[in-house]
Amino acid sequence: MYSISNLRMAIQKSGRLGEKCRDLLEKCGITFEGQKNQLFSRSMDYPLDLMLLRDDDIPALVRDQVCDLGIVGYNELKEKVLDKDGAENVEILMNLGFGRCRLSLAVPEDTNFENLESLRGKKIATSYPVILDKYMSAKGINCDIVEISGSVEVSYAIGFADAICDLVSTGATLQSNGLKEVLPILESEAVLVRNARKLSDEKEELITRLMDRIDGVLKAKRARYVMMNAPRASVDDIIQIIPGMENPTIMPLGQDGDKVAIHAVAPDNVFWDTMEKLKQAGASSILVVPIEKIIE
Ligand code: PRT
Ligand code: ZN
Repeated sequence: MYSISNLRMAIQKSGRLGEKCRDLLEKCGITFEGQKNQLFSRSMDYPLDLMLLRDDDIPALVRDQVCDLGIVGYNELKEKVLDKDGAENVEILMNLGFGRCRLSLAVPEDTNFENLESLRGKKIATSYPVILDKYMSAKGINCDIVEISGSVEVSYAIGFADAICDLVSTGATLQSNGLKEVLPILESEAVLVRNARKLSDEKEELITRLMDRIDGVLKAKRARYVMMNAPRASVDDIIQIIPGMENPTIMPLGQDGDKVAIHAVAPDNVFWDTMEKLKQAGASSILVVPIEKIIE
């Protein structure tokens, strides 16, 4: 298994992304044993070593080729590398569909905010000074950006800053600090990133295989397997009801052939109202089940 050198991937040790990264790899058939608090972890099923790190360190370690791959929030990658230094040395391979959030400007609830002009010359506290500076410069707005080191300091920052720029997902944290979100400046999710330099053929192939597996897991997550019985005469109507339902398998039921079973992969979540429409179109025994993996 280890005749060729292993791929090295950096993921967050704990925090919001650590567990999700391990889950994703596990669904790809790549599992790790050992303590979560160690720096390295070697997979027994794939030639992959994990480096478990603070998310802040991941972008630079991929850029500097200490790791071949990393999983990190796009926000963090942009702040530490893409907008800063060495963007040409990294390449985003895929969006991973978890860790979704946005970097937003927020002001105290009672502040009058018309548009970005309202922040001209104002003091803005953020853990993302590089992204914010680039954004404000591009918009031609001069402001005083004060770096704070983390979200825990947001409430403290409100004491001396006119606005903050922080990650938001539900908005509950802003609300509990008496702030209102006024402008999202970046949408983010976890991304798989690699060092842009060409690796050995073996490692390149391992990356391709890994991406195919991740792709299969992500596709499966978005898809549902739909099964139902229906009168043969309703088949065309039923196919119209589920958007994107391609090449359904249609099998005769019983002896007379008037009824059929329809099986298909539907690309999106099949919602209750879709199922109700299917029923109205004559379908019965409708089953919608999750799919674990897809290879096309
Ligand atoms: O210890 P380490 O340095 O590794 O972790 P960390 O504390 O710096 O980062 P962590 O684990 O909090 O976040 C890791 C990544 O998760 C971020 O870089 C984002 O890409 C992503 N992510 C997704 C978020 C959020 N959602 C999020 N809501 N990161 C932080 N938050 C914080 C935000 O800063 C604010 O304090 O959650 C609060 C807002 O949440 P809501 O739901 O109240 O709006
Ligand atoms: Zn961090």
